[in-house]
Amino acid sequence: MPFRAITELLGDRRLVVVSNRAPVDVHRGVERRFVPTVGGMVSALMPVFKAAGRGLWIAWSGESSQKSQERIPLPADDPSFMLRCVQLSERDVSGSYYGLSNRGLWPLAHYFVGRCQFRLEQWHSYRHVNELFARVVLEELRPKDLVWVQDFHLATLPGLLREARRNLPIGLFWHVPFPAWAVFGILPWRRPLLEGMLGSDVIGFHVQSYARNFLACVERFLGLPVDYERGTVTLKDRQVRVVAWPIGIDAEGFETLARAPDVQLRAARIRRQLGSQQMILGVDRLDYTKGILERLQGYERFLEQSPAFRRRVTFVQIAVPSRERVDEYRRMKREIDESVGRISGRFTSDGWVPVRYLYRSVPPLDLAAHYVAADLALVTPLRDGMNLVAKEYVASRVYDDGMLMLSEFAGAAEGLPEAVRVNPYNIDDVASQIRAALTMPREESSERMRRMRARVKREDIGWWLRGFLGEFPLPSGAGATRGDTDAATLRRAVADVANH
Ligand code: ADQ
Repeated sequence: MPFRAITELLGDRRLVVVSNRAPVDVHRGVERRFVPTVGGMVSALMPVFKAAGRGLWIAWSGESSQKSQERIPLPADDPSFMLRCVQLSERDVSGSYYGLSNRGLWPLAHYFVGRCQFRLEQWHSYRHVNELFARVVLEELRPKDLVWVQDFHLATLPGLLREARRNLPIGLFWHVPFPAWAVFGILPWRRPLLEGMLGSDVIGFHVQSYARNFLACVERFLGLPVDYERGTVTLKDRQVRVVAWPIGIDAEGFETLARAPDVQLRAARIRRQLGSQQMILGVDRLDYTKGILERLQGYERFLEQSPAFRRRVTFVQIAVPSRERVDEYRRMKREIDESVGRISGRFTSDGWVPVRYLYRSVPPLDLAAHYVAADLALVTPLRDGMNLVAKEYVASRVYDDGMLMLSEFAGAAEGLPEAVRVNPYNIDDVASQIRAALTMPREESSERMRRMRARVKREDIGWWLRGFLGEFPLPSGAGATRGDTDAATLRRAVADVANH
């Protein structure tokens, strides 16, 4: 149902999503293969395109080849939208994606200032890649298109598009935290980056504090008038809306999967194979921001301090490989392997294994089975824009059982106050909260889970989409053919949908 409302909302407009990575990686061997990419933004937008049955997604295909500037109908088995690949050279990828994006902006947004590397040539490369994207978007544009740029890899793209099309509706959603001005201000190119973002009509963040941080940066570094209450930046000739819309998930989809007999069977098999009474679960992209090492230390401390739980509990950590070309990520992988080895060496006994570590991407049915099987999910990032795993786990608890432990530094914590909160840096806190969660009276955990599930269902992916798309202005003139009356109608429709 929620997706139908979105297609009604879009009417005859086409949604053009622009992101750095595509929803699939294109592999060319004897024949072409598509491998789904794993990550929060892709998880969020794929169901939308599938349901809308049309639209255009412009992205880099994951390969640096001369042949990748092509259109691919997706999903391959039942196409509902078109992927237009942007061709990037090896140099572009290493300077922009592995360079400024992964080594500069990512750690900066997550407050890992000590890890930030800023090199002028990487900034040039980032600008160049944003220009390549702009060229492709302009090539593909049709009247009535809405352009929706995703994330920090393409922050200057809205500015480039605005220069070319004054009336094109442009939105930008920033999927990671937006740091406080004292941290963002470290960026040598803070001014052009902010100016580029302001090419948008509407800029979305997950939570109010990120939106406020952004406004404070605009005020301080660009000297522009901002309105914190209304969430606006005033430019010479227009206003930019700055909004907080927390991203949701396809809650109905996760619930349906969790109830499926096949998933239930798989979950029972997982439990049987573990041979322990309680199962703890972690699911992450392998990234230092996700706090996997600290989580393992917390679990180790828990086993040290609570001998009664040994042989009763198993911790399953699933980590999907990520950014393997970056040295730090390879180092972190080694450290995690060592921690898992150390915990196993210390505590394994009589056929009981305290921790199981799967270093791979798991298919949706298996992921759902793990969510169904787990008594406790540990979502303890050191910093996270939102964190969809928390919501996916909650949506899968269709009997209102199980418990969620949530870092206070994840955006998701704002909307899920019933989760067991931890400071992920405090190993003793993690250990004692694991104990508290596993021993929480059933009545209390059930009530907490019920409330969390209701919220995750209410504020799902459809709610997020309707909300964010409803913030788009739909001006008359180039780039859109309906007038302002239509914008008002659209807003009313959003309000109607939101009230139901
Ligand atoms: P990510 O940092 O990628 O997203 P997250 O929100 O947790 O983080 O999303 C990860 C997605 O990958 C989830 O849908 C999860 O199911 C999936 N996943 C993780 N490990 C997996 C595995 N081993 N196998 C299969 N699937 C796996 C960024 C921001 C987040 C923000 C999202 C969306 O960093 O803070 O929530 O974008 O805005």
